[in-house]
Amino acid sequence: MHPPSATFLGGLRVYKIVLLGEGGVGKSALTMQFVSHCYVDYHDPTIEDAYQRQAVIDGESGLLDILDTAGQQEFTAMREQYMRSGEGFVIMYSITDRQSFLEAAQAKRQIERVRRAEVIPMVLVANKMDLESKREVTTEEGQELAAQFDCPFFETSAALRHCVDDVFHTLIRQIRTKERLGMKLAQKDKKLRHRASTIVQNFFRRQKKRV
Ligand SMILES: Nc1nc2c(ncn2[C@@H]2O[C@H](COP(=O)(O)OP(=O)(O)OP(=O)(O)O)[C@@H](O)[C@H]2O)c(=O)[nH]1
Ligand SMILES: [Mg+2]
Repeated sequence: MHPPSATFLGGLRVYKIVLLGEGGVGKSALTMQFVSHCYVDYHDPTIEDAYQRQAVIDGESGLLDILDTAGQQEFTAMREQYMRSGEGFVIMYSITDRQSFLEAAQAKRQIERVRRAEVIPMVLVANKMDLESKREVTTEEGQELAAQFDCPFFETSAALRHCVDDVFHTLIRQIRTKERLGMKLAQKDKKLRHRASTIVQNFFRRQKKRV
């Protein structure tokens, strides 16, 4: 069972995923590795690219609709718009760039502002873990930030295709968990409303009998 907001294409549930992070952290490289199993070793600043890939996660098929966004300031005007439409977010920084780590926290705050009280599925990703000698952000710092975000954390290497699938699969699991919890709550709410209306109806029936 899916919530009313869920979209489908050819019978497949479409998951709208958005990648956020400073320019050059490896959003496009990670996306290309996930979608096409190839590594792009040059930086061609993205304006906005969309990719789709079908995947079976925990025995359930889905279509991942991935929005690879611009990290560079001059292209970030659309940010709030895709923050509104995303169902799940990959917030990314590079372990070799402390500034990108600080920006990750900023991106999370912006999502919260745009989406208010909603629980948003997300994953924090520290990319370029193959560049250990250039590391500026420790694993512990990443873990601490993820704990603050209350979300899973991965150190990845798009270059080595390390943990790439885990990032996307974990995010889909998060979206599904949110969906199931939401449906459960909605069903509970429906049951409660039904019970309340039965109580009210019975009350008026009793009143009528007395009159
Ligand atoms: N060593 C190493 N280099 C990486 C890795 N991921 C990306 N790169 C390199 O980092 C540079 C920037 O990668 P992109 O994927 O273009 O970065 P981006 O986040 O999409 O940048 P914008 O589109 O400008 O926001 C490229 O030269 C990549 O080859 C990685 O895991 N390890
Ligand atoms: Mg890019």
